[in-house]
Amino acid sequence: MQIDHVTLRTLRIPLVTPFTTSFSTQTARTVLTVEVSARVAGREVTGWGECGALAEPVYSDEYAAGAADVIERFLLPRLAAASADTVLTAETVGELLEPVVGHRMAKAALEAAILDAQLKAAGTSFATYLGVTRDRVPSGVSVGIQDSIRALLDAVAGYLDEGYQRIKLKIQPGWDVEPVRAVREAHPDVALQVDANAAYTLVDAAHLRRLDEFDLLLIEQPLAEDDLRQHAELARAMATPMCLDESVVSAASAADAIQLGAAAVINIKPSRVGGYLEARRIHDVARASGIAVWCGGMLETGLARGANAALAGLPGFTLPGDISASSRFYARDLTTPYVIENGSIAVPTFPGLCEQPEADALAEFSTEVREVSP
Ligand code: OSB
Ligand code: MG
Repeated sequence: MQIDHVTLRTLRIPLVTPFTTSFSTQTARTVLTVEVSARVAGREVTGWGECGALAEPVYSDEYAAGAADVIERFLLPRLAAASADTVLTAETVGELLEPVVGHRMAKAALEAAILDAQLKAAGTSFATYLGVTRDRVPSGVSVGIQDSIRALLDAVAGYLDEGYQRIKLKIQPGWDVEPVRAVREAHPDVALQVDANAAYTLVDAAHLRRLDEFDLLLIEQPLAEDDLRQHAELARAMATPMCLDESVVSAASAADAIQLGAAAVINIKPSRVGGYLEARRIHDVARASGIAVWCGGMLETGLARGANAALAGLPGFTLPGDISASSRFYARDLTTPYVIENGSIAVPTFPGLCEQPEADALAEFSTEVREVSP
């Protein structure tokens, strides 16, 4: 593949309702998109990638403007040098970018754009590329911290009415046992799990153990990103299965977490781990170890929501993911909106990872457009 041109856009898309986690309240999604114009075997194609980084480095150490900077300064030049020798394919991006430390979300966005271009040139859907045969995947929803238990119960009831098959409640100190109890009492049979986004420490072990009585599918990332050993210790102190999100940044860290007993379940977010290809490797490692995985989200737009659904069609994804309808976050998406029907999302069949975004949506939401010629 020859890369001819790259356009980096920063978009600001309003959310239908504020989304509060233990680390922030978002009222809009600031999202960096990567548009790659390339030639594959003489054919001109355009590929799109979306960057998982938020506007601020509060979920992980990356942020959208930093990702744009590292793509322009350090990542794209490495791919452009390779593209002159024609060794560039989506499968070589990871290795070509390996000398740059970290910046996995930036790398993931660039790899997604290259993979999208490559698959579009070949007329192949992402599901076919992955060998996925499922045509639908179950849909779960992540419910933010609310102002009151009443508001939480209303929000959960609304999502269940829409058909979501699993509810994830965001928790933090001061918003944990009582909200979870209220939801469990209102919905005794619903598949329920919690996500703390690293808001606790091991000192809270006795308190967190109180969640064991609610028959949760899992507790996600109660402790800090670096606390693998402490997650293992907490896992031994609780009955609720331990799930890691932030701590798993690669197949190697997934293997470490599994070996240490720090993860009985893994949330795989393609953006967090450097892209869809590393995400598949984590799936493979977990599956070989008998560890369940599910697909997490970063409030994806239509540029990545369908690709997440395709990934979640792999056989090791045995739990419903945070792959909700576009309408969970956005009144207007960048592509044809993803919808849930009977609690599930269709795995896309079009070539590539995503549809071409709608020009008027791009125009409406863009706050910055940067043209980069490699
Ligand atoms: O921890 O899973 C998380 C959103 C932003 C950052 C981190 C997380 C989340 C979510 C929402 O829980 C997942 C989604 O539906 O996209
Ligand atoms: Mg999480």
